[in-house]
Amino acid sequence: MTTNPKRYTVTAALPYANGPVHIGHLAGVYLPADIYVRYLRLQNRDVKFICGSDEHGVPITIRAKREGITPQQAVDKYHELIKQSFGEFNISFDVYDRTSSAIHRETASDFFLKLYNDGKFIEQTTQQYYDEEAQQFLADRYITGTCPRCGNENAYGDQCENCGSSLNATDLINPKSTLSGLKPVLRETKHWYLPLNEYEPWLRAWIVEGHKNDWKPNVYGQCKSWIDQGLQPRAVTRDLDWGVPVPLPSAEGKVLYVWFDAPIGYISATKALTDDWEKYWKDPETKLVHFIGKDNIVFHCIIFPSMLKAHGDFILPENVPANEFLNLEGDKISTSRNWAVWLHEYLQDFPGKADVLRYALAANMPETKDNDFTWKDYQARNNNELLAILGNFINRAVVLTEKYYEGEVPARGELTDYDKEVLGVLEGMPLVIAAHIERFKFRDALGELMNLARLGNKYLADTEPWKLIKTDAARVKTILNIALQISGSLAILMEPFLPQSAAKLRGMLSMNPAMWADAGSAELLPAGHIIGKPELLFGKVEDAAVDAQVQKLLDTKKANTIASATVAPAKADITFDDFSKMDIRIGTILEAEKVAKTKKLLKLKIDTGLDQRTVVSGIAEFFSPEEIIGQQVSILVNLAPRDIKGITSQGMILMAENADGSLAFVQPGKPVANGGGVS
Ligand code: B3M
Ligand code: ZN
Repeated sequence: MTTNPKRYTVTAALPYANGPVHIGHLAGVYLPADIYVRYLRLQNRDVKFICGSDEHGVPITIRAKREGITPQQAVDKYHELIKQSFGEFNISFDVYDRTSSAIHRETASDFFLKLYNDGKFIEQTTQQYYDEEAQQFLADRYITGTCPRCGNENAYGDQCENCGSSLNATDLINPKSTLSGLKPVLRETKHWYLPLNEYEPWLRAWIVEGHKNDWKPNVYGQCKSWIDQGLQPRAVTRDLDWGVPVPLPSAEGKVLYVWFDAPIGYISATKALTDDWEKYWKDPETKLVHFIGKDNIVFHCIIFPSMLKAHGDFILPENVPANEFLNLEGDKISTSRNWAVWLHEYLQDFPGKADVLRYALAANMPETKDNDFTWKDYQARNNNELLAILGNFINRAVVLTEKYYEGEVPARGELTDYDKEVLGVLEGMPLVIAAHIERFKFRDALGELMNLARLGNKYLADTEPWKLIKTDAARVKTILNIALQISGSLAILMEPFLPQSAAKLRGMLSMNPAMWADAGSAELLPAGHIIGKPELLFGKVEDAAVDAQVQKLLDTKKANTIASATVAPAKADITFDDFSKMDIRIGTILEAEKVAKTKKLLKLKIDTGLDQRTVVSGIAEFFSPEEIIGQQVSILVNLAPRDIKGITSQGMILMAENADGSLAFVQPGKPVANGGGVS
């Protein structure tokens, strides 16, 4: 445990370059990491913030296959998209590298060879699943089946995302290849295994004993249960043609397992960043922190540390503050179902509002349990908190200083007890917020930041300088001086959360770049300092903007329903005679009206070519009467008349039903005279 680290290495999970980043990734990994790093920089700490694209592994090859491009083309496309959207969202990496880079391939190969030459691997020839149709061995993500631990039928060969268990493919019940859909067969193949079981005593001492009190309960608990269940040797190579080739002559056609090579990506990215990289990975006075989502805990707390231990000269992670998952509008975020708010789309739809999303996600961060993002909450966080509390306070302090003193910070006079109390809270706030951030409690830290803004608002509301100015101008100078000190501290303390707004506020206050230690001071903006012109920090988020986003999700859900619908099985065969009994004609709707006291029924008048007749049809939820007048329809004219809600219905309109239950008329492809027979 480095009590006063000389430097920090902070990593954020390398996102798979198989698609864009969404708000779940941000809330789970990248936003907490960025808040932490920005805070450390304000504490004048030496910190390197490391990330990059995870470009190997089956998620990539599956995506490439689906898009009909090569894996390299896929990662090139998504690496750039991800890197750009992180940049626009102000995730302040010091380096954003990629695991298809030459420096990574070299670093990962050297790492493997060191362990191989030191005899740290077990060589085993085992039975692996092989897809005879696709003619390839199946990596874990190409195999799905039932999890032996929780019964989840969509578990992968390496991991069950439902219960978090790490699995071996042969553990799965009813395995299926995701390539051919067929049951795979077992075939012999040689691989190299890291004997995790040999690291169990050390892991138990390092984690179960050593990190009992400082690792988050959700992380500690998962690690302890894995160690208690007993660790197995884990293959670090795969039969795949996309990945870091295994640097051994006998390993033709084999690559490093993606979860072996990807964490080494943190090291290679650091090498790409600085020649001093070894200080950040080998000096025991460096504090290493991994920010990840909860589905990556075993890889960052058990497997990668065992690799580092086996290598021998690396430091180990001091903390791995994994967050839980973020849901969206009450449903799990899903790339495959396109049920997500994609970062690059958000930045297009809400230009200049990166901070608003940062705020909404940080305020609801899933730090100890899964949480839910809703667009209504996003709007409320902006309008009722950023705008109404933080923005309102800053605006009043700056506008009144401009109005009464032409932007010059007035000197304080005699302090009342209230003034002293407010200045006391201000002075202690940097420490209060820092304590939360140091313990990775970002929601609490943000809550305290907003409490400082609330304190400022209350102070102005209680002292009412806009009234006092007429009777006690000296008092107003003291009040606004204190309000401006609070404003200056907010500009520093909000930077980790709201970097854009912090920069804007520093500009408004004509502040020089300041450090965390400067916040809380009553002399931050000394009397005589000239501040800039007032401008609004936040704008209102209108209903229309969020309604459009909700509609976009509803449209996605509808498309998903249709895409995933299972077609009803065919009915039993009938004879041609059976069919020829039905007399189906083309007709035209002449009149339409809702049937009183019903939601679903329309009363139609149809010209069948034979006659004009009344038909009651259950289509009112999908069609308004006026929009269907004149439409041609197929009508079964020899259906025996039925009494429906007191109306005699003579026939039936044929309708086609969509997967989402919506209905459509069965119509001729071009106009047909009424009475034309359908056969
Ligand atoms: N690419 C992220 C995931 O599981 C994975 C992280 C690698 S960090 C070395 O979605
Ligand atoms: Zn499971």
